[in-house]
Amino acid sequence: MRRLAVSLVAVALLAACGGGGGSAQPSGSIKVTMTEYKFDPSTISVPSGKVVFYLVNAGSASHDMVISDSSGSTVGRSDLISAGDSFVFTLSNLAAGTYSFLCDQPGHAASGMKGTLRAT
Ligand SMILES: [Cu+2]
Repeated sequence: MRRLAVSLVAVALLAACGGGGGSAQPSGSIKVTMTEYKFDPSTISVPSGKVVFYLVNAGSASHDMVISDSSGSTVGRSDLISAGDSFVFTLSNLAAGTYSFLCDQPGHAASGMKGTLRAT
């Protein structure tokens, strides 16, 4: 019975680590901190191809990240990230070009929560 209890704790810990929230920064990822109302950094340059963002919400409201190409088409959208949480956001094959990104929570982009992404 004791052994079963220990196993259940191990499973619970693994589940906690595997979820979207509170994960550690993956190696090679680009850390972007979200607060009211900005992304830091707000200008990001990356090699084209697979791009991994590590989004950290250090603010007090929920935020997300929506990336659009120059024609306004969405190329990627993160989960909505709660205050104090983090999220690993992957673009599997970003073409070279200039993109804009913003938080599409009401009023956030208009308050400055936006930026520019360049892939080369
Ligand atoms: Cu926001």
